[in-house]
Amino acid sequence: RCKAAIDILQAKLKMINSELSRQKNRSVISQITSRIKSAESIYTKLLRKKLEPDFDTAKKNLKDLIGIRVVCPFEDEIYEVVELLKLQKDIEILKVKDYIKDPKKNGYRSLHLIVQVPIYSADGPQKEPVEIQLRTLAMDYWSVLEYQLYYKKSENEEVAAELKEYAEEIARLDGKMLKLRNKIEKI
Ligand code: 0O2
Repeated sequence: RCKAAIDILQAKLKMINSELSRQKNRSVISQITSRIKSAESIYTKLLRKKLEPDFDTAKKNLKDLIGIRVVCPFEDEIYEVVELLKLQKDIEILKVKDYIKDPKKNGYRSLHLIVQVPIYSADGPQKEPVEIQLRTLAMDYWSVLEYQLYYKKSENEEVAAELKEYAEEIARLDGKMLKLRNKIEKI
């Protein structure tokens, strides 16, 4: 069922990419990846939420067991992808967390959606929740490195401050690249 939900969403995102890319004459989604949450990450999250660490509790309470990541070149294109996702009648958007407009304290930026995807199996129709993380190439660069080096590690003030500073530098660069793109498009 997880694979079916991933396949359905990937197909839709590829369609959205074709549509937007045709309009703009360049790719609007640079990368789509997916992951199924690891057992260790499920366990830690259930404990953090003070829930029983078992499979049924996870199924019932965690909406990010299936995750899809969409990386776009530019920030405004993230919102264009979301607008087209909203037009997909069978995809229900349950929750939006905009860490681009309102970054996390550590500097993390991405747009998170929890969506529900209909799956038709032998047991009848089911709805599968999926977390979609949308970010720019630059946000992805920061997030991937921060995740590998520091995320979930014990707090170190100096490192945290440096990471936050770089996240802000990256956000400024994203803004400059967007302005430059607009300038080039007018030439
Ligand atoms: P993993 O290893 O990816 O599974 P909630 O579900 O709303 O109760 P949660 O899960 O903290 O609370 O939601 P949030 O903040 O939207 O984070 C969901 C996911 O976004 C995280 O999943 C990470 O994948 C990513 N993420 C969130 N904050 C950060 C961050 O500061 N740095 C990086 N690199 N990624 C982040 P998990 O379950 O924490 O981890």
